[in-house]
Amino acid sequence: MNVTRGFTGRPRVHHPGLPPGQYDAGDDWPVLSAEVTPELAPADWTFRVDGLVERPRTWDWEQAHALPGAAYEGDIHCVTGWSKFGVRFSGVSLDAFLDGARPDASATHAVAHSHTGYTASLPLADLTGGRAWIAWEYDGRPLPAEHGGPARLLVPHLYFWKSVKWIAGLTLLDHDEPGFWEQNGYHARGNPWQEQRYHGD
Ligand SMILES: Nc1nc2c(c(=O)[nH]1)N[C@H]1C(S)=C(S)[C@@H](COP(=O)(O)O)O[C@H]1N2
Ligand SMILES: [Mo]
Repeated sequence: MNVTRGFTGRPRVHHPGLPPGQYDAGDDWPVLSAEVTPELAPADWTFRVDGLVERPRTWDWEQAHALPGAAYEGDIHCVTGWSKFGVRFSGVSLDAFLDGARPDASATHAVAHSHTGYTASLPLADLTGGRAWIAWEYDGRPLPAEHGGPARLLVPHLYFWKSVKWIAGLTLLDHDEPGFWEQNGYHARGNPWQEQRYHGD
């Protein structure tokens, strides 16, 4: 096992089960937000899928909760180096929303945007096939506001900056349109197992 010291002086332990360059944050769950945590009540939350879809649609809190529930139990990886093992989120699979909106055959990418204006870009293929969720519970409790509650996007097989907090919608496109971090030098896809941290990795 590899031990290096981070900025905080705490030992950072790399576990073999984590992607390269990641350490186990243990019980800590750091908050990383480029913006102030919004006051967003479930009653004010909506989720929209538009762009290159047959049926642009908006779901409110109640309509989203009427879709079949789905959970994720596994790891998450932040590009700044921390990972968490075995976290539990629940909500609805993104497939359920996409099936309702019917993506056009020409759609290849999506921009995910939050109710605050933060954006992230993703290949559409990373959002389908049961690998992405709209999550509103963490560990069986409502997702805390600082972690994106009432609801966030969850794409745990990519670096966590793609998992947009206070998720408002997805716009499907036929090209990659860089979001907040992608415009600031981060990778278009962000696969942690291939250490796709920065543009060009
Ligand atoms: N709206 C919004 N979503 C966001 C961010 C953000 O700044 N704003 N930061 C991203 C980054 S860089 C990470 S690592 C995770 C952090 O989620 P957490 O604060 O729940 O740990 O959220 C991602 N989603
Ligand atoms: Mo991050």
